[in-house]
Amino acid sequence: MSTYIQREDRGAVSVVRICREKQLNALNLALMDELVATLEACDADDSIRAIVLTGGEKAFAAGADIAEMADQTAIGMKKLGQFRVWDRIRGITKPLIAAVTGYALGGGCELAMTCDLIIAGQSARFGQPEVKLGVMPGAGGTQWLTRAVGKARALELLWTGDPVTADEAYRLGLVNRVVPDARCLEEAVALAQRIAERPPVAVQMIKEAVYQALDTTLQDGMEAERNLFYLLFATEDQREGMRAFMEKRPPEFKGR
Ligand code: DAK
Repeated sequence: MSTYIQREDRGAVSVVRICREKQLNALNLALMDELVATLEACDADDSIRAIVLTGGEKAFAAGADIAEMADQTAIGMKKLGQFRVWDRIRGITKPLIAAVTGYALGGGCELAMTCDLIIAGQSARFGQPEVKLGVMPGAGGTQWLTRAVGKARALELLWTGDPVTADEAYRLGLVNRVVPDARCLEEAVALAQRIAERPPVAVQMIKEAVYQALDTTLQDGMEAERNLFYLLFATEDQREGMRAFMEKRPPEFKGR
């Protein structure tokens, strides 16, 4: 039983919702544990091929829970080992799409950026306000933002701590598209369902190769891609996909 997280499956897509609306979905430790457990359960479920992560109307998440952090010490924070939970989100192998309306601040913005794609409602506001609290991002904000929007724009956002609108986030290249709030979840689910029609093993290997691109030299990335490409010829879905093309019929992918 989850206190803060709901999961609802729509065919091959799981919709995972953060539900702590009164505190604007502030990410306390218990919530993060539940969230990761739910995402890992979706990842392990063979009937699920993509995951949409969403929050409430007013907030996707307004950051880590400041009340939980206010009296912490350096050693206390280190002992909490919170980064492990965040690393586990990065370990999710299936496509993970954030559907963001309202505030995505601090850890909330980092959570959205940890997802593979972001669909933003018009009301979405993205920012890393940690500097206003006397600290800095701790869940990847400096790394994700720099990779997504470039050094100068990342530094401006990180130094001022001021949020940007959904349209500005789109111009910066932080989000995939902006839609009316009322359509945000549906758009994210529709995109997830389209991806879910593709062969799951190839989809997961594409994810692996793209994250490798963020992390390695061009040559190493090319070699990693090549090996993943060869590996896909060990799947039934490769036979099915190519045969279906030649037989002029839609493919039926099984994920093996
Ligand atoms: N933590 C705790 N409570 C929060 C909160 C937060 N981040 N954000 C909002 N709330 C609570 C408010 O305290 C208030 O509670 P009550 O007073 O009603 O009990 C309720 O939610 C409604 O908020 P407001 O009354 O403030 O609502 P407004 O519409 O006036 O303002 C706001 C909305 C989003 C502009 C404002 O709430 C705000 O500025 N919130 C704080 C945003 C923020 O600074 N976020 C960054 C937090 S630092 C790490 C992992 C993660 C992190 C660090 C390390 N490791 C893996 C090591 C992340 C750090 C952060 O996110």
